[in-house]
Amino acid sequence: MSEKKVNVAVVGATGAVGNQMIVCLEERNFPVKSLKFLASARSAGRMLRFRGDMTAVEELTENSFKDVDIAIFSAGAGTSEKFAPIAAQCGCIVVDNSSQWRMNPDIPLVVPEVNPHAIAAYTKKGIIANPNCSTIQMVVALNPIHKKCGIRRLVISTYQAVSGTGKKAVDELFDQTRAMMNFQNYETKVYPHRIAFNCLPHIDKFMENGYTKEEMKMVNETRKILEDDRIGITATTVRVPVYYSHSESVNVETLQHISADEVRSLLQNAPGVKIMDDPQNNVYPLATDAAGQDLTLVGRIREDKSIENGIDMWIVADNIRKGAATNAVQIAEILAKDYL
Ligand code: NAP
Ligand code: 3JN
Repeated sequence: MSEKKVNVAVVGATGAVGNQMIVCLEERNFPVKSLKFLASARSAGRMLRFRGDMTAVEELTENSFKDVDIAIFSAGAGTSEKFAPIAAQCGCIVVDNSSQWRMNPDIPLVVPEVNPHAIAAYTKKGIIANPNCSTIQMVVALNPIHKKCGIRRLVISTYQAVSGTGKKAVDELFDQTRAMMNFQNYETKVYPHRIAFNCLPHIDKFMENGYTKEEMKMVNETRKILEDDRIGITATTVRVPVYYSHSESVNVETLQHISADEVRSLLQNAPGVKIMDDPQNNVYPLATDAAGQDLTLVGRIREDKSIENGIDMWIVADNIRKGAATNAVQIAEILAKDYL
């Protein structure tokens, strides 16, 4: 296996996720031969830095992908719907961060610590999908348990940072918090209610079944990545006034019994996982621990005494890094190493 130098394009380079992708490519020393920054006409000409060099952002067009080996998309589902097949048609492999292709049976949905083998199926459409941030961190922590004793059912509650909604939401939390601390009026533009000093049980649109789209992403994507449609999954996704890192309370019912100690030793050796579980000394993962790094932090591991085979755990990761940019760059690393 050789590692080839790669011509890379970042689509949505000026966005929150795209920006982090550029940082990840640099931090991880990805074998970049050339790097193209693509965004809408609004940003054409803006200068972005990679490894000390400034390069102008180009407008995304149908001709953007000539001579590009890997294009990493984070410009929304509509842009991916239109441009990912065009890029693939040009012979470029697309790693797509949007929800557009995730549940397409011909497109692999990949978390490198969990199902790197699935990448091989990229040849069908030339596209690999990156899962939703809340799904990624959960399956990194659950996959070893599923492999060892089978998961029957998951009951999930998430506590998701505003950065998952984008930069405008980060600004809205800041502005509302400052306004309230100064006894001033505040504006509500991004979310339907005030996010400062509040929790909103509403992420993405509500569906006819009463769940939100974010909740159903977790249900469907988890089953696809763990390759098991029999897992019962129910989720409540909640936006909280935190800037970076999603936290999740996950109740796991297993097919075979597993103790909390066995879960701890399984996860001790799991790729991408760090255990922070010493509650007597107030050690458990916090959003502030996860932000700015790439591991999925797991704590509060305990047996659920209300059922025969149950485990409760608390899972935290940086939603913009492992939840989006890092996972996509890890996929690109495998492509560069094993497939190009
Ligand atoms: P953002 O900060 O609003 O950035 C959006 C980016 O897309 C900008 O670079 C924007 O370019 C570009 N863009 C928008 N419309 C475009 C068009 N028609 N043609 C070309 N470029 C266009 O959003 P973000 O927070 O980075 O999120 C971007 C996307 O990433 C989301 O829509 C979502 O699909 C995905 N995402 C995935 C996860 C995950 O869970 N894995 C998490 C967050 C986001 P301009 O600067 O020119 O407007
Ligand atoms: O809200 C979050 O914390 C994660 C948001 C993800 C997101 C935001 C806008 C559009 C997605 C996604 O990745 O599912 C999408 C989308 O592509 O549908």
